Amino acid sequence: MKTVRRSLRRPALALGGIAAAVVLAGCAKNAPQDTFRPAGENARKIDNLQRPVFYTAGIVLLIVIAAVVFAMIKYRDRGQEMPEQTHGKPWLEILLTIIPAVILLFVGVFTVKTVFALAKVDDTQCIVNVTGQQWWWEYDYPAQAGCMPGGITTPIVTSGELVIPDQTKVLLHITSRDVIHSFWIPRLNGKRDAVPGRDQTLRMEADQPGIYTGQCTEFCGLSHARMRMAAVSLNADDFGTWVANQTKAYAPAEKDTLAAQGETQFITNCSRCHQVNGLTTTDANGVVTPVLANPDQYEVSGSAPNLTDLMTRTTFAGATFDLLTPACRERLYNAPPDQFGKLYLQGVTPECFNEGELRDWLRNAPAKKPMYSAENEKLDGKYRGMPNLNLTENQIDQLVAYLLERK
Ligand code: HEC
Ligand SMILES: [Cu+2]
Repeated sequence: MKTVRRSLRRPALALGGIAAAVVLAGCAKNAPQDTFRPAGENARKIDNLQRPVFYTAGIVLLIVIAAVVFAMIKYRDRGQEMPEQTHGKPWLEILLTIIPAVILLFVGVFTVKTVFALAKVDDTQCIVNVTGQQWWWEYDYPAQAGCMPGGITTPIVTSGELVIPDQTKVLLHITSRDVIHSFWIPRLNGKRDAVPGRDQTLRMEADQPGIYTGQCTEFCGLSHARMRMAAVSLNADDFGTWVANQTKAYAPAEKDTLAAQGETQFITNCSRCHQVNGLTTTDANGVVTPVLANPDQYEVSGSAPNLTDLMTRTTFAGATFDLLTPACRERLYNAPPDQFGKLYLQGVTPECFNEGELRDWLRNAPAKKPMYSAENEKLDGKYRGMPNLNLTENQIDQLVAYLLERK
């Protein structure tokens, strides 16, 4: 009798464990990347498939567990005779083949239907190109008639946050500059791999304004875990304001300010990799020259984030670090849809500026986010990621003052 009880203890423990895990998973309140809470058409199509499959699988699991537990208890070893050994029970075997086959057939038919529905792109209303980088995402909006009334006339390049108009069928053209990444905003759609040399499409549509986070889901190197992303959905008016903001003329820093010194620092130390649209230098003869970044000369990847309007975003370096203080971030993420847009368009205000993280980044970026295995490793004279530039605290003060005005 004792041995029997001991042999039952293990399955009972396992069952208890599974039950506890299910209950605890249900308790997770703050789950911003919950695929069971779709916030757009495509995610809903996936949810409509995954729910019935999940519930069916759950019922099958319960039936199997019940059968196993029943058999374990009813036929447990009481020292009885070995029962008669039989072989084969055709009707049962056929039944147990047909039932799963029918279930799988249903799942298969609806899966294929959903896959085709998700691939639909012929009614696209807006196009954004998405490029995976080690370890951040670049978004560029080509000039186009779509996205908003009047279309986008000046191309926009941004990073970290994908801003889209709500209730609009947005088509992403996804590719990668280096290794394979995978783009995933769980509440808006499934995953799509970003593969160098390939153009993969993914449809995205958000029901209402808000911010939806995600993360790279294909192991892509050292800082894979620090390659996050966010999609920001704005109503038509706010999206128009965002576009106008991103394409407005450059506002030079006011003369003799800390920010003006920062502008000079930026031209000296940063502009070889980072573009700030509209930034120019004027020489002694009054000749104005645009400052153009040349990341392909300095970066193995050939690119670095465009910093034109850094403070219109809420995060940096692969959406990993916050430009907003925790309180302001909380307020933005929890804003009701009708107030979200106004709050997002404020960008990073001086009161909400999470200065410490950006300072740390400028002090020593690779210490904050590993980008190569050896300190300031160079390949063919080029860096991987952002190097430690050994700036002084004074230079950092100036740069931060300059960057804070970039919006
Ligand atoms: C050798 C090229 C290079 C130089 C020089 C450089 N950076 Fe970077 N920087 C990068 C790369 C690459 C990234 C992307 C790193 C990542 O997110 O993993 C980056 C990221 C950033 C980001 C985050 C941007 C975003 O949207 O995520 C900021 C801010 C930044 N750099 C500021 C500066 C400043 C200020 C300077 C000058 C003091 C500077 N960088 C100099 C290459 C460079
Ligand atoms: Cu990645």
